[in-house]
Amino acid sequence: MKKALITGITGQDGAYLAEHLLGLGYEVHGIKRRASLFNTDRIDHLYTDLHQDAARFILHYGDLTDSSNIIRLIAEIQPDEIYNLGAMSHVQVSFSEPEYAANVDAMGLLRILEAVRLAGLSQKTRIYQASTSEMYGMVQQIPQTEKTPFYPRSPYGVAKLYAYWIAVNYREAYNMFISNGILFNHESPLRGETFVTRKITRAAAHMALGLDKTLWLGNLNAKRDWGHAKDYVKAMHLMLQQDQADDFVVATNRTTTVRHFAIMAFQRLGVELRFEGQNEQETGIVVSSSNPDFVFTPEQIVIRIDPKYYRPTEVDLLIGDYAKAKEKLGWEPQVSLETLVEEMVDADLELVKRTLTLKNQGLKFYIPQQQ
Ligand code: NAP
Ligand code: G4F
Repeated sequence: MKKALITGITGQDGAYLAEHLLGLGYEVHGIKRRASLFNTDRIDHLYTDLHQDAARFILHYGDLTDSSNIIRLIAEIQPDEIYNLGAMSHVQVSFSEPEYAANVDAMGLLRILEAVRLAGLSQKTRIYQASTSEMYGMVQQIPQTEKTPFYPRSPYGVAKLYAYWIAVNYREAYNMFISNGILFNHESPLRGETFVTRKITRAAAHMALGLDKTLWLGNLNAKRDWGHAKDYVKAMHLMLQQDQADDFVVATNRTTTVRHFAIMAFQRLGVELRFEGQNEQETGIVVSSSNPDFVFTPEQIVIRIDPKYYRPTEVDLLIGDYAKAKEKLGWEPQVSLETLVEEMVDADLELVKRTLTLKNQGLKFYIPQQQ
């Protein structure tokens, strides 16, 4: 039985990857941070009682900023594969916490690589690094490939670029098996609530049932190549099954504006939107609403711009060419953007309905503010 260690197991990708690897028969170890509240919602369904002999899903407390902890865990677990998904992954937040982003996103991988070497596992343990299309930043080529020069536009992108290059350096210097997955944006119902896709689907669902009135967004013109996280974690695993370590773009080769993503999300709720105005005055307005169960009314303004969501430096356009992943890994995206949007909106609608049921039963409930 192969043993995998996943950092960032409580995140979106960690949850999908853990499920995928357990399905393939792996023993899966995950590092979770200590938090004052439970932070394992996304993986609770995978938990099995450790007192059972056959438990194959094991969580350990840890943090990528703590070398001693990383060294001890890797020496104890002796994993065949490490998937380094742990990160301060929010681009806008990285402008507020640049030093922390560097510590986790750049130095975190270095700590793992040194821990693998110290444990004498350089030739045994294969390592996946969660690299990102954010490294292309101000894009130098369209579409972006593994050969496109990088030009990061955020502290997060710069930190991830360090991790990308330290992965390449250790691969060349010590002959270690380390692969960079350069993944373009991937989403799902498990996506963090402050990333733009989930923020849109969640707010649209709240509005449909009368729990919110306005969705405040930033740059509607930004274009992203959005795929489904459950497709993308399969590519991570495939990268570590190759004869040689390498770097791969994982994308859909289709790009869409934030504005159009919003149009698609509201469409799923039977709402046709039109946009009027320029820049900060732009608004998204209901043209028509076909579902009598939802409380939208014609001419209702559902989207407005709040410049606080603008970034000091923006990544305007991402679109990835995944030809190399297709040729060498046999990987292709399976889920279309249309299906992804439908899945996310439907899941958020279900969540809101559950919240309302609790409210109607007189239970205390709380809807977090948009961020
Ligand atoms: P996510 O949902 O934000 O999950 C990040 C994970 O990292 C969480 O489990 C988080 O723990 C953990 N983490 C944060 N700081 C940590 C620390 N100091 N020590 C240990 N763990 C820490 O991100 P994701 O969307 O799953 O992305 C997974 C990885 O892929 C990240 O490295 C991200 O940068 C990269 N990536 C993502 C995308 C995308 O579109 N999703 C694209 C390219 C690359 P908590 O749950 O406790 O916060
Ligand atoms: O959803 P986002 O926050 O994702 P972003 O910045 O592209 O980063 C994500 O994808 C990267 C891969 O390219 C990952 F490496 C990274 O970890 C993360 O998963 O923003 C997407 C776009 C941006 O252009 C942003 O300016 O949406 C724009 N946007 C417009 N209004 C907004 C908002 N973004 C957020 N988060 N919130 C808004 O209100």
